[in-house]
Amino acid sequence: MARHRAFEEVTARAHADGRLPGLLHLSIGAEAATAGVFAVLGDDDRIYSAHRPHGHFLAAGESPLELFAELAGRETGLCRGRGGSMHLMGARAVMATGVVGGTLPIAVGHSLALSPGTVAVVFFGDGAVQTGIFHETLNMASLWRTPTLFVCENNARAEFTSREEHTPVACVSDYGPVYGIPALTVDGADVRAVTEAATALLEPVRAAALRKRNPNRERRRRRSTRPRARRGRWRFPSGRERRDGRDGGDAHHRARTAAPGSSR
Ligand SMILES: Cc1ncc(C[n+]2csc(CCOP(=O)(O)OP(=O)(O)O)c2C)c(N)n1
Ligand SMILES: [Mg+2]
Repeated sequence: MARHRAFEEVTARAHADGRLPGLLHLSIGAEAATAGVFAVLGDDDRIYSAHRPHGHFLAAGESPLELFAELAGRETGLCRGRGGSMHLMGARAVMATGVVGGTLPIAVGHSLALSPGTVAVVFFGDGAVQTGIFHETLNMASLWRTPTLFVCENNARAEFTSREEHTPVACVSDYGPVYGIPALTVDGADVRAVTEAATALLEPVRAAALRKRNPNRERRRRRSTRPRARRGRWRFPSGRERRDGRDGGDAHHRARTAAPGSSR
């Protein structure tokens, strides 16, 4: 928590002095929410963030120097200076984005591909709750029982818009039961309360992580009636196909679209 706060304060000063380019979104005040969740995560769990990602990346073990170099647009930065403050990528903390709600579905997709017992955690703001993708994501995560932990860092505003102005729903965690996902609201400034809530909520998520994932993939495999010969790998179109306005398709698609008399 101290490192998170110190990093943000140094960053704020450097930005105010004009030494850091671009936009900067800080997360001063959200240290306990980050630390409380990370306290219950394992090394193999994967983390997704949003447009205030510095604390999440530091907690995931990224070097403060590399992170700062990234914000400065340096080649020595975490993403070689290409990402800046909002578009970070790493190994354990996989990705952050400036697209509000953007990492929600990606985290759910990734959680399907993780090895059994590991989970994906996605941090987002209360503004993201008003995006359509939030609801689509919760819907699919619940149907597929994906091992995903959703963490809303609710600062009672969507950037500059107060909560009352952007939603009539008082409590974000009310959406959990709507989608059959256990949810709690706790004081994000109380690190113990966050750790306790994260421990309680992570339990069913880890249980899901130990079960076989992606029931739809299993169902698809069982029910596939498509003849094996017709299943082929999609490939990029050849130069001739591109010139003819065709795509590469798979074996079946190629057979259907081949010019009459052609051997393909
Ligand atoms: C898809 C999309 N819509 C709008 C924006 C503009 N925008 C940037 S931050 C923000 C508010 C986000 O609110 P919240 O998720 O609560 O984060 P906070 O800034 O409060 O931490 C908006 C609407 C955006 N970045 N992406
Ligand atoms: Mg907010």
